[in-house]
Amino acid sequence: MQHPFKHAVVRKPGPNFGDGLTTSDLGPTDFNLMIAQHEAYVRALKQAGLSITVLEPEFDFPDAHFVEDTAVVTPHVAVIANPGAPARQGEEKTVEPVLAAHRPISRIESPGTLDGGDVLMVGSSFFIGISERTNPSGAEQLGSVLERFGCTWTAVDVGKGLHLKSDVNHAGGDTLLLTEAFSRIEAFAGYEQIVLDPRETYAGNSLWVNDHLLVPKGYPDTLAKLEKLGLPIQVLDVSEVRKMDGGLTCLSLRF
Ligand code: CIR
Repeated sequence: MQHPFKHAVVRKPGPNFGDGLTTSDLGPTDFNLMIAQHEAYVRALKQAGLSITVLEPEFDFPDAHFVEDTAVVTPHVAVIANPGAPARQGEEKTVEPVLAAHRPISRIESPGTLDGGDVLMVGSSFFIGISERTNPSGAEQLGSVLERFGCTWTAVDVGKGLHLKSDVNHAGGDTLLLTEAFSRIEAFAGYEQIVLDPRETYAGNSLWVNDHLLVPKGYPDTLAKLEKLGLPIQVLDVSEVRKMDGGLTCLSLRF
């Protein structure tokens, strides 16, 4: 197994989480349900063997429970992001001291912007999405830190999606779970590919951690494909997370 993960950092959603950024039109959010879904997510991470640090909500930042976007944590270093959405700039400040207890710290500096949701780690190979949130300077800055630690990186144009990991995720070993469009990207050609049914692209944001898979509820074709990997799978209802354009990877930093 690629370096087992020991810890995860999560943040409880605040009662104003429905004020966060979203392009989805999936109806009003339900705070109590969001809390229940978040608690189930934390339990699933524990079952995958992680110890969990739970941060308190940040009332000035309704998207702050999407902690994945605030940093990129590798076995060698934690790189603090510079979030690309102005409304999210500052979320990273309260995550940095938590990560500093575990890793040396490096930072993405302006004019570079970078969201952790644009960074896919597959062992020592990294893919960095260029998106509305992550610009080429942010990608170059992260890439040069990664190179110092013997990692390779490739920039990938995300196109119209929110983040790179909206379209492609690691499913363990040398397997990627990805949308049809991303399956044709040269950078991913050398991997085993599980290609999503176009009706189930949201399930592309499934989370592999320590050879466990967390998969969103309601995507039977993707679930059947992932079951063939033979890994333990936990299916989680993330309806309230999805309403705010988030998914399973976004809710934690794992390292
Ligand atoms: C945002 O638009 O920034 C949040 N509402 C959703 C962030 C989701 N994060 C992720 O995919 N890594």
